[in-house]
Amino acid sequence: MTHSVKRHENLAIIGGKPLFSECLHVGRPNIGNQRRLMSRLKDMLDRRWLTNNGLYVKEFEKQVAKFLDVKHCIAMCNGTVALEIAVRALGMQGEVIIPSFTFVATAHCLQWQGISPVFADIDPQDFTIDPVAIKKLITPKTTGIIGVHLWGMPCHMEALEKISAEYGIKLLYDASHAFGNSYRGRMIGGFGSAEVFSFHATKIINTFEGGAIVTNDDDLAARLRLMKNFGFKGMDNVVYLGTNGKMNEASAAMGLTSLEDIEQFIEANHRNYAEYRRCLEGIPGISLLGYDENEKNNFQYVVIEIDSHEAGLDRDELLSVLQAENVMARRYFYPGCHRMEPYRSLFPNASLWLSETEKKALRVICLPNGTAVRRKDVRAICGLIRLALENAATLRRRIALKN
Ligand code: T4K
Repeated sequence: MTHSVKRHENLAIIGGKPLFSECLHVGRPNIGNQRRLMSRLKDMLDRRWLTNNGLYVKEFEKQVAKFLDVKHCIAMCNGTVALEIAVRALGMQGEVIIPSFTFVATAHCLQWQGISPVFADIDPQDFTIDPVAIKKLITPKTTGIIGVHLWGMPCHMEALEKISAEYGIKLLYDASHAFGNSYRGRMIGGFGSAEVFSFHATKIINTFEGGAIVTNDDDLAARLRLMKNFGFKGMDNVVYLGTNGKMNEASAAMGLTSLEDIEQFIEANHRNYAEYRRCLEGIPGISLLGYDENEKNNFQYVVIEIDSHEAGLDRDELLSVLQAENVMARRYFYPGCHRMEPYRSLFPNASLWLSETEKKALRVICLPNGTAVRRKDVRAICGLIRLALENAATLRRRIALKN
């Protein structure tokens, strides 16, 4: 790998060789201690217990609950199924208000079971659902809100809790991005009726595929345990409608191993984030999403916003420059759920009340972070952004010709 391009004539988009010989991805998994993982996997095989509430799943649930300071953790096969089960267990029906600016699973978990997602706009400061927008969307059919701690930014919890109490509607959080983060000194995980995490490969800790619902509500936890295991209460005794949401033992082994190394993952993320901050400083038109340094953050997401007037290139132009150099930055969460099917057809006018979502969806990029990204990679990426924007006019013409 080379690690700097000095002249814009050498940029890959113009015909030079890519800066990185191998792709640098957003979402490269954190692996943790492979020896410990392998020994757990061997033990699992030796014991011939592969799934169905095995030792590792039980231990993983215990460790996650302890880490988050919550009473119950119910491990699941992925975050999407965990969301679906949580929604159902909370009795949500009719309409549920969610942000459009999120991964599409937040909407699909509702629509999949015949509940209408109602898209609310976001607060442009922190990309989370805007409580003022929520109030305008409440109807007699509204049964709940799903707040999303997007990129680990905590929702406006007090305001959401107030709305939930005032209108008697359920409050669930999609905390997929927020494992290890805190809000006002309390770990995310303990808010609302329940919170849902994803442990997908791309998350701060992963179980290959996986997720969990955490809650302090004993009755809800008992219901969730039944629902994720076909409604079984003991052998041959089905007492509830359920599905198969179980996490398997190999996933839990990976989760336990990841959790043991989480501080190291966060440290790597934080170090890279600080380097991004230092190297992007002063580049006109580029702003880096800031995290509250007084809270715990996993720093998994490095998000920049591009003001095309100041930067000289728009978001998609900059993205093509980066991707040509094998920096596989991503346009999360473009174009917003309301512009994806089936929601685009169901709610063709949604963009009318989602102006902040529409604006942000055209302006943000996630840059690579994680233990697979080195500080010198960060410096090279930032150097690339700087060089591209210094030569914006030339590049813009080249990109236009290419398209
Ligand atoms: N709610 C929110 C707010 C979420 O963000 C998500 C998931 C969910 C709910 C649902 O949770 P899960 O059911 O997934 O547990 C990826 C992930 O698949 C998804 O989990 C995640 N959010 C979303 C933000 O990102 P894609 O469609 O972007 O995946 P893909 O295949 O393009 O991979 C992402 C990047 O990661 C690529 O740059 C390649 C890299 N990668 C990926 C994998 C799987 C690797 O380097 N190695 C790998 O093993 O959705």
